Amino acid sequence: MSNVPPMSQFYFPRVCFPSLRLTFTLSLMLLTGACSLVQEPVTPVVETVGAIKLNQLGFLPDAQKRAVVPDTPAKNFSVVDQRSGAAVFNAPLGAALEWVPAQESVKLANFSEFKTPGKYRIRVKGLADSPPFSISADEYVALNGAVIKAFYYNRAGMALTEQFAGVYARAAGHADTQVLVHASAATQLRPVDTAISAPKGWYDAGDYNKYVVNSGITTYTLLAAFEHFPDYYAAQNLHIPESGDAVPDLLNEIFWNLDWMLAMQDPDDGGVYHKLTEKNFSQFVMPSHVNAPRYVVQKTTAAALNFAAVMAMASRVFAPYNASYPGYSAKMLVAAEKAWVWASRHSAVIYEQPDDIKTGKYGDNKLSDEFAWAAAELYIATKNNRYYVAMNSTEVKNTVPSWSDVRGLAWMSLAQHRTQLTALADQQLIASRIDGLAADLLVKAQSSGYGVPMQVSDFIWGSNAVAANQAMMLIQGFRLNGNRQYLDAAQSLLDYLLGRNATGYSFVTGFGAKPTLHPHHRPSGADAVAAPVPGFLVGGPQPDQQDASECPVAYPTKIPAKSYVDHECSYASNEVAINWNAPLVYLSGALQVLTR
Ligand code: G3I
Ligand code: 9MR
Repeated sequence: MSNVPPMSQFYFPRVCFPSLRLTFTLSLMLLTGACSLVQEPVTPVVETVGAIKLNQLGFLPDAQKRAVVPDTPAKNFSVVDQRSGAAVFNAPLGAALEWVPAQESVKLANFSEFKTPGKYRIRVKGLADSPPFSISADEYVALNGAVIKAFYYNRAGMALTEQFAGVYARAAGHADTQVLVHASAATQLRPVDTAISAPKGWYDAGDYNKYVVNSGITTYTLLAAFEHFPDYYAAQNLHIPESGDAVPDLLNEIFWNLDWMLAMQDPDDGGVYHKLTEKNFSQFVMPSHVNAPRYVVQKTTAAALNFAAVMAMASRVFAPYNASYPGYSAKMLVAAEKAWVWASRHSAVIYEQPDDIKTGKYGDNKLSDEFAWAAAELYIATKNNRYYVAMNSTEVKNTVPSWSDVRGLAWMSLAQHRTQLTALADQQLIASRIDGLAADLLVKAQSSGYGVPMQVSDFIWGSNAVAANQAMMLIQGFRLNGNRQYLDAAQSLLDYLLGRNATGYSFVTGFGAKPTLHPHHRPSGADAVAAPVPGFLVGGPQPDQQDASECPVAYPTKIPAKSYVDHECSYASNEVAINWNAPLVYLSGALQVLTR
């Protein structure tokens, strides 16, 4: 039986006895008499209709710059100086166009030609001015740094000191030096309840568990950001404990997780445990307040392949840093090949959640994409043609990546390394896979009122990461052939995440005029700080509302692009997760570097 307490134990005290952070929610609930909880969910007032929506942070001078304006009779718009209110740019609005996921018809205001640095708002007759935004040459530097720093804030097994974490300083939690082998993972050499050590790593999300599959795409995406833009990241100072050493901070941060992943491989057979977890999700407490035993659970094919792909890639990215991480590059390649061998011999071991384990599954019964991705990474790392053959490339499509579909990562890596591959690699296929996906996303963006490729079917759990990953794949198209429209469509997706969406929220904590304030993130909920830990992208709108019965506040609507609630209860629309932050790292860094 699960010992997870009912939701009321999680939320009743926070909702009915004020904390600074919940003051807004509280006043809303008191106003509507909702403090009796759950029976009569209240619908939060969300300003959606009638508001001008745009990237609440701003733009680089040479970026495409667009705002979404409700379908009003107005024909023109102005950019006005934030302080003086004087118009500095005037232009006609675009034609009204529908965006199906929001069931709205809107007009786009394009002010790309206006490039003067400063602070502004968009003005349309008959409507309230837009939130403020700025134009500046280093517009996404702070955002990119914060979105990476969020990984530091989610480090397991380390105390965050005031020097690096400021008000978010906290004691260490989850040392993970005595993790028990669960029955599902027991072997002769490591029988049930054998204690192993697998410290470090990042907490997956708003929960405190560590999952290899989700670590796979996350760590890859951060490594790719570094591999594609090494000079930008080499110059970055994240103000983390390792800052100032001989290694770029982003790689230091990534190493924290790689070191954990390495410990998830069973040295006896090369297989990889699926996850390191408590039996049940903990309450909303700080990491140091959890002392439930933790287990490594079942070795799976998906975990082995994610591990193989990431270790193969990391072995090449870390090769120049052997002095700081002695022997690691070589060790990671050996580990990758060992995991590949295990996966080849156990090619269909799907994760099956044991009865006594209730935490995240990351179950996936289609493994051809994981095989293709691991093969591609091993091919690039070793230049051994047998891995290219194993990838079976002509059968592998290019798709927008997610934790359960990693085919696109194989194509991204092949394209990045295309000039250094063996003669066997089909260069034309690589180019057409990259361009084909970008072109498809562009067509979708161009036919949407909001100017983004997001379709109704993209509004799944973690829809904001769908948007960020679409942008990452558009950027691969731009990097391949320089088609500026691909870069512009990626910009639109960043704009979407930062406020040009149907909810009007900026979905990144700490950024924008109306940011998410109450993410489903245990440290943000349990600490004494009013503001949530900054730099986290929340999951975003999606109509399934799996958490609705556990939330004291009702979702405003079932309309896919508006089905979002900024309440701590909402793990299905307002949780944070490492695999959602990673593509935002990629996107914000890429736009900062590439927009010119
Ligand atoms: O892919 C299907 C899609 O085809 C279908 O149209 C749609 C309709 O509902 O469902 C889609 O599947 C959903 C899938 O996410 C999409 O990735 C499932 O319904 C949904 O249940 C599933 O949610 C996953 C969730 O865990 C629950 O298992 C999320 O992907 C996944 O990101 C999330 O991950 C959790 C970890 O388990 C625990 N840690 C926090 C983390 C973030 O919430
Ligand atoms: O907090 C958990 C979150 O990290 C997960 O993504 C989510 C779905 O698996 O589950 C959350 O935990 C909830 C549990 O599933 C049901 N009871 C309430 C828990 C909220 O704290």
